[in-house]
Amino acid sequence: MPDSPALLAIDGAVATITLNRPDVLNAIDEGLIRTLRDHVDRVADDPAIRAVVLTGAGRGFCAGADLAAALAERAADPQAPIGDGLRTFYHPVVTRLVEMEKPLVTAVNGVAAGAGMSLALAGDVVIAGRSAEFLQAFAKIGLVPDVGSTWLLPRAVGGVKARALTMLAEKIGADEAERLGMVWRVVADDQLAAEAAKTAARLAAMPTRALAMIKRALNDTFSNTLAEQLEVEADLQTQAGRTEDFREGVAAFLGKRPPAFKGR
Ligand code: T3D
Repeated sequence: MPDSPALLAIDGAVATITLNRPDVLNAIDEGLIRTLRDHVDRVADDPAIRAVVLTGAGRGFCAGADLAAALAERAADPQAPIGDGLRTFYHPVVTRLVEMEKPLVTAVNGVAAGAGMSLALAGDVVIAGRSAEFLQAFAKIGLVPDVGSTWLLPRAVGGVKARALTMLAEKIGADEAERLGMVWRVVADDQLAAEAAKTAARLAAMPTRALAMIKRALNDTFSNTLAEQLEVEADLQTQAGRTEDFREGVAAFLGKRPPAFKGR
């Protein structure tokens, strides 16, 4: 049986999804995006999974959409609407990654280009191997950024850098990406998997519902006024204050013991 284009491994409360078309730097064809969508839905819906890692097999994280497949589609119908495929396959994936109620660690093990860079930036914690590279490849081939890049990138680096990165389409290295604010931490390539697993395990032991609410508040912040954001915080704090994990956190603090959060 051929290898699946995206692998799912579950270890306790941590799920790891690995993009798995290494010969083409994990470029995304229909098989990969469908499988990825299934895995993302599975881990997002499972309350026993409390943190997710997304990474790539081989020397690349993800080179974006498979251009050979894209060319074949255009050959069949030059006017075929690319947006339809984005809506059907890609949008549910990136939306779920950004909105799922658990933290996502992206472990960027090599080049992240085009839609692959969008997936990398969807991480709540983005960790890069030293040899990782980031490329807004779209303008190089006459396309515009998609799969959330125009939403994610300005939030990470600000408008000035986002414009230059997307228009000049220059590949940047991991250290530069960290300097610009796209990456939380850069580690040695041979430490990346361990660092991502350690970070995910740490997040999986934290109060999951509070982390989910932090994620929601931070997703909302750039489109809200201060007054609206204060309301978001107050609503979420009411919900957080009713969780079992909040009671446990306070009891552990007062009892001078480590908390045992259950994600409830
Ligand atoms: O129709 C739609 O769905 C449109 C949606 C668009 C969303 C997008 O993501 S558009 C952006 C698409 N991606 C790109 O334009 C990036 C294309 N790739 C590159 O620019 C370079 O490959 C990289 C900078 C990413 C890496 O360069 P390098 O020198 O490290 O590797 P390479 O030799 O170019 O690639 C290795 C192999 O992967 C090579 O195959 P080969 O020659 O060994 O048989 C190459 O053709 C293949 N590959 C790399 N990227 C893609 C790809 N094959 C298909 N699609 C790719 N995107």
